[in-house]
Amino acid sequence: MSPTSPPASPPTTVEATVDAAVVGAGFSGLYAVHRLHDLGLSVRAFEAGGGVGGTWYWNRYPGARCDIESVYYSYSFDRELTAEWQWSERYAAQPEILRYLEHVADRFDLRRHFTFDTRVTGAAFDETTGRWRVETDGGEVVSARHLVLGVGLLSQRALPDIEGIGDFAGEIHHTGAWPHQAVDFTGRRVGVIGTGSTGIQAIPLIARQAEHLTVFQRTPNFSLPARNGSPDPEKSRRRIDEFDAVTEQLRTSSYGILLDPPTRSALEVSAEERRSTYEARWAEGTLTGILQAYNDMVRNQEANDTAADFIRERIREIVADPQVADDLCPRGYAYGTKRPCLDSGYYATYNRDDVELVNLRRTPIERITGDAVVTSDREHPVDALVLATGYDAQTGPLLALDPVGRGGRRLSAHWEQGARSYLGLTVAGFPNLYTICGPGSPSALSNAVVSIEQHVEWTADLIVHLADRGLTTAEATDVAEKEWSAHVQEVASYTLYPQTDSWLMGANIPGKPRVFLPYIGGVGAYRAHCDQVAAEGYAGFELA
Ligand code: N01
Repeated sequence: MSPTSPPASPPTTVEATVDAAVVGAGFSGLYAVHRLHDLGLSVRAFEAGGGVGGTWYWNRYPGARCDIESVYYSYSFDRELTAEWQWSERYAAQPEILRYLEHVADRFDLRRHFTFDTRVTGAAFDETTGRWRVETDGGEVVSARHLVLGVGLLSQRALPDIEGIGDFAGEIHHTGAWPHQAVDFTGRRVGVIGTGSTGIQAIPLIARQAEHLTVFQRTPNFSLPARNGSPDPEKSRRRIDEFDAVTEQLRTSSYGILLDPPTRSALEVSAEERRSTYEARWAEGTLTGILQAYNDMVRNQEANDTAADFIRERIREIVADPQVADDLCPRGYAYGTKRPCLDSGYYATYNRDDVELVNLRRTPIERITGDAVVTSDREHPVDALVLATGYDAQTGPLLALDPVGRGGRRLSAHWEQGARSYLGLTVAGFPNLYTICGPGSPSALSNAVVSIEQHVEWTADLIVHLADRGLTTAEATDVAEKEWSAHVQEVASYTLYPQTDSWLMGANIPGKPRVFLPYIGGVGAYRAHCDQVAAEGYAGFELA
């Protein structure tokens, strides 16, 4: 390096000292900032994106919308906020959800705490001061007593490792990093790789615009019709008029949604009764309608098969070409153990002359060239490629930051054999670090907004508990972490989930340790347990 060369790393421009640093401006980060600031803490927050929204900032692909009814997929912490916001659809699309989060940011004056377009590049716990040193790619360094990571559970994109993909000359986008300007596929031949929740939402809309669409499907998924439309006025009325009661029902439910928990086995009833139940629920347009029809759907393969058979029959009814229909029928894993999907016209899209399904199980992708996807049997010419290939879920965003805890130990080292946590929110050896929606929390298997509110409120209460007692650090004990992590796996082992290769098991990322990531014990049961931990003076933590 010559004497005049600039330093290799950006200079340290600012040193701020705050009570809490928050990373992320999605549902988690926004609420964390609001809650902590309201409690009188000084807060600095960072967001890699150019604005608020998190998942809903990045996922601008055609068809992106929530699959939990909007009346419930929204915050519950403020009745007035709920009362003043009207959703225009039962399942709102991404632009409307983004507008909602922008409204929340403005209404509670949250933007002033954030630095946007700024990625947190490192965080290390300083054992001498008991504080986190947080560094950003803008060269800023913040010293924070507490570090709240609201980095999202599906924000670390998984890009397919396909030979030649870098040589593709056309437009190519991962759905999780969609351009802000509308992408126009008119007159173009488009290829979509991936048929999870994202692909299933995007494919019908891309098909309507493109000259030709080729869908590259490795594993078919089970999808139910969303039957989107106007919000149910009675649900909207109840959400406001009976605000406290509905909020309580959501918080104590199994999945953060309102449903009557099933009491009977699918095998207890006659085939006719089962069928009419499934038909009614197919018509209802909810993500979990059929899955929650009976109490053993994700525990008993035979019970599960009854629902899977029903859905496969519907696919065959909708899709005209028997071979295409057969290729679209999921097999070899239990319905629901890959996160189920909700769609608007997905299966019927394959009846279009300009849409082609390529079954990659029969003819795998060999490589991508400048203008084609080459499968084992032939070339598929494409002008644009859409990668709906998913995420390194739940652990990926935390490991990308890779905080350094006590003794210089990195989170990546701590999780080498698989993610472990205490309550999904804290990690032994990482004092005052809070992982909103972290592995071991119910977030991924629930209405994430309901879970996020619980995570943030419980974290804020712990921070207040420390402050009130003149304490500075809370750290999960090794024993508490070990027991909780074993419990997370044990509860999962009673279900069919661990038998399926899914992102819930970390199976979509080569080399990722195979552990069940979310807590499947239920939102309400989890909340009660967290409350019990707090009531016992934060059992399982060392408070210092
Ligand atoms: O990702 P996924 P996603 N070659 O991992 C395929 C939430 N979400 O973005 O199954 C060919 O589910 C892969 O194939 P396979 C929701 O929680 C919510 O769709 O690995 N194919 C699969 O088909 C969801 O579960 C909403 O064999 C490749 C697909 O890509 C989660 O986000 C909307 C491949 C990835 O599916 C993730 O969904 C959207 C390769 N090399 C998403 N690599 C709401 O409605 C991967 N695939 C709120």
